[in-house]
Amino acid sequence: MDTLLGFWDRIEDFFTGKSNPKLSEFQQKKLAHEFDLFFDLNKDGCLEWKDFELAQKNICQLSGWKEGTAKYKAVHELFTSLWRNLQATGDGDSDGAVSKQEWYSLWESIMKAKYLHEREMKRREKKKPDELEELDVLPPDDFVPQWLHQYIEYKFNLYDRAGDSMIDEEEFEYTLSLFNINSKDCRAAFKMMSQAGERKIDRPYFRQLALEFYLSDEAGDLGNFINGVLLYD
Ligand SMILES: [Ca+2]
Ligand SMILES: [Ca+2]
Repeated sequence: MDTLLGFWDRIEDFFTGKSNPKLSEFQQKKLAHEFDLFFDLNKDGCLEWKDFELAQKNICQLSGWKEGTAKYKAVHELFTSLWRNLQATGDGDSDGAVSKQEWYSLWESIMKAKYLHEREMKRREKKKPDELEELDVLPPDDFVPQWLHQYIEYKFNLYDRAGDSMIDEEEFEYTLSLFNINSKDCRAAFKMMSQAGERKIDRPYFRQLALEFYLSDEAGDLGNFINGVLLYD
């Protein structure tokens, strides 16, 4: 039965191209913005360790963490691991830098992993209870690479200036002002994400929004607002 399912999946893939997803223009615009503003800090058009070193310096300065303190060390470890993991999966031609084209390919490979993951989840859902094994239970975000988990966590902490595990409007506006994002747009974006204050922006909700930002092609998804930008033109 599994073989048969695999066969039909392959036929579907062949005709729909679903297992080889390509970024839409909208997705490319979002990801280019993220690349230019939050990753390529020295603005030389590619990602290298230098960018992560700068990001690490900035966050420590912003938070008042001096060299030699435990916080400083933890940030250094996080950025070292983030860069190593990103380079391992993103630097296709192994030249020590992630170019914008490699950045796009990286996201397409994550989209592919998400598609295959969702297909596998569906396949397992069809199994009868007595056919299920322990291994059949997949974590819902199993397809998310480690560096992305780390990065989303870092982004959340960057916004959460007070460290109370919740992002409020003031923190959001303040952090993004450091990246020259317009205050009015930030407030409007925050209103959308928080559904006019109805929804608290805690870690799990932010993670969901971030994955929408990075992977979804839906213009109406609230995750599109996580960088305080209303339109990507
Ligand atoms: Ca750079
Ligand atoms: Ca490269």
